[in-house]
Amino acid sequence: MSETRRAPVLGSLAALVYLFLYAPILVLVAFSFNQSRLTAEWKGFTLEWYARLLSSPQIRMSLGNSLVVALVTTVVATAIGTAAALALARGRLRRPGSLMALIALPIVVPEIVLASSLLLFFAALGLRLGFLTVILAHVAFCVSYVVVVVRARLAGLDPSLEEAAADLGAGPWRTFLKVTLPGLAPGILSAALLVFALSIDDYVVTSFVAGVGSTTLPIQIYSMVRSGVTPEINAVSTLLLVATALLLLSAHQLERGARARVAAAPALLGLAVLGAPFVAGTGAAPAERVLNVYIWSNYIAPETVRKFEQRHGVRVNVDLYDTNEALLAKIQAGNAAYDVVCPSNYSIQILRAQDLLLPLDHTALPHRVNLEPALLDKPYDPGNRYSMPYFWGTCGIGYDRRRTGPVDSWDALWDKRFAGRILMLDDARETIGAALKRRGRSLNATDEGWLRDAQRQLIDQKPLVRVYDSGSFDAALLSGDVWLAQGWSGQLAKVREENPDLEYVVPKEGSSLFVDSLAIPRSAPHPELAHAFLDFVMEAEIAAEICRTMQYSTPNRAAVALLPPEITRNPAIFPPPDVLRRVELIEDIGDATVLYDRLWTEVKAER
Ligand code: N2P
Repeated sequence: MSETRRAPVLGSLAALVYLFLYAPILVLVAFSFNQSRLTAEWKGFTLEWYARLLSSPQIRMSLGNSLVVALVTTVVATAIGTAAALALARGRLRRPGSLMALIALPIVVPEIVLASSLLLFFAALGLRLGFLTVILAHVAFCVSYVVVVVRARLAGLDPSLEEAAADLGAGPWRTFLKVTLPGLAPGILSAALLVFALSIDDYVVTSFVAGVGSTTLPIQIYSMVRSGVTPEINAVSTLLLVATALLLLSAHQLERGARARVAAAPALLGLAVLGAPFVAGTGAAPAERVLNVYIWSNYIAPETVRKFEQRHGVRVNVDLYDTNEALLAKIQAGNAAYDVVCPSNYSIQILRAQDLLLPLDHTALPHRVNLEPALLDKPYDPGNRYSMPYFWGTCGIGYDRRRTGPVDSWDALWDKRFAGRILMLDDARETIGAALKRRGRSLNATDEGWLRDAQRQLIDQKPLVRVYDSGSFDAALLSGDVWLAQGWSGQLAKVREENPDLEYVVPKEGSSLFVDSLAIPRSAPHPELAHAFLDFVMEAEIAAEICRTMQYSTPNRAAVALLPPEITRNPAIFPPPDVLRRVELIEDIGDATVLYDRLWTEVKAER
């Protein structure tokens, strides 16, 4: 093919690549100006979502946190990285090549590995998770980038200049300050900008090492996304995008040799974009008291939290999880400062056995009289010394009946006709539990042969499974990505509001029943306020609101009386007796937990 003919082909190919890279981003930016709350259709231009950012204390606070972390990280990582680059290039080191490889390693190590090792390291040191751990972690992964960038600049610096300075009588410090540093400045600055950009949008590492009160913007965005992508998220993501792009533009100009003053302009603009909402909002009086809540996703509506904040004049941080194991890991690590948590029945047993829960002061919980006696005084917490039931429900299958026809058995999740349209929870006890039930066995079985059989079933099923996900099984059904999803009752009842063809069934072979309760960790910094929160959610109106908005079943008798029949007569929310007869509580199975975890990990690792 001749040159002239090849060029247009290459040109359109390149255009396609750019389109692929940038179209999603452009859509996000466009929708941040969309009047409609439902992101899918364009209803006209508005700046409302940007205005809302200014009035959201959570976004402003997390933005402020992100800026502090990124600025400190930039200064520290740039200083350490520059010193390391100098030592590697100019020092008399024995094996600079291998040392350099070691420094560059964190750039290629999977982020998740870095994140979990940092968490483990901080726990071993007994450091409480918070600002310090976030900054240390960011410095740790940013230093490598600084070394790489500064070293590249050093390589282009003529060493004879430094020699000349020395010949002319300058000492090592003077040579460094007058010759080396000015020559390196553009490299150092561009490294600093890169560090700032890396730090400000890091999610993975931060999510591991952040504690309460050190929530950064990406973590805040992610936790907002879990209750649905809203235009505010598009707006704040657009700000983040513009700011990082401007910073990188500066870095790029510096590398190409632009004058520092010219190159700094986009960076300053980027900082202003990020700083403006923060500064604009600082007029609001900060609430001094804070309550830190760690709860399942889709378990409490922001309106309800706001009511508590207003009544008590406090701020509530809400962090979310999707598995008991995530909760246990945080509490067992011992350095997270949560005041209220929401373990399931069997997790209460585990936390109690490890003495990680605070005995409740029942005199501070007068509204507990509203609770249904049948759900109190259970074997996992006799006398409710440590916990108050918050929601209960079942595990079952949500399905799109137009696509699948009627479903009444776990077998549907193993049906080859639905290959690629099946979602399973990412939860060892629930998935192995479903496979056990499918064979008519208890989901608390510890018999190794039975468990291996369950594992075999899950491995056989794996080619049919689109995704393992405990957080957004409802959204996956709604979007049509999957036709059948193993999931929990409340969210699967709620999807019917948007698509009445989505049904929920507790399979005939039986399934799990859960009772999730609020409890206060022994290490809670604000136990008194935590009691106030527990009592608040047991008030009849509040419990009714929580049930209406989230549609898991409330254990609050007084609240049931306030609920409309659409809720109380909905069999997915309040299951009829025949369903209740075939469900079973997951129990702590002691040492066998390790076996469950191993079998499940092997299923996930299977190709
Ligand atoms: C909430 C899931 C229900 C919890 N997202 C099941 N224990």
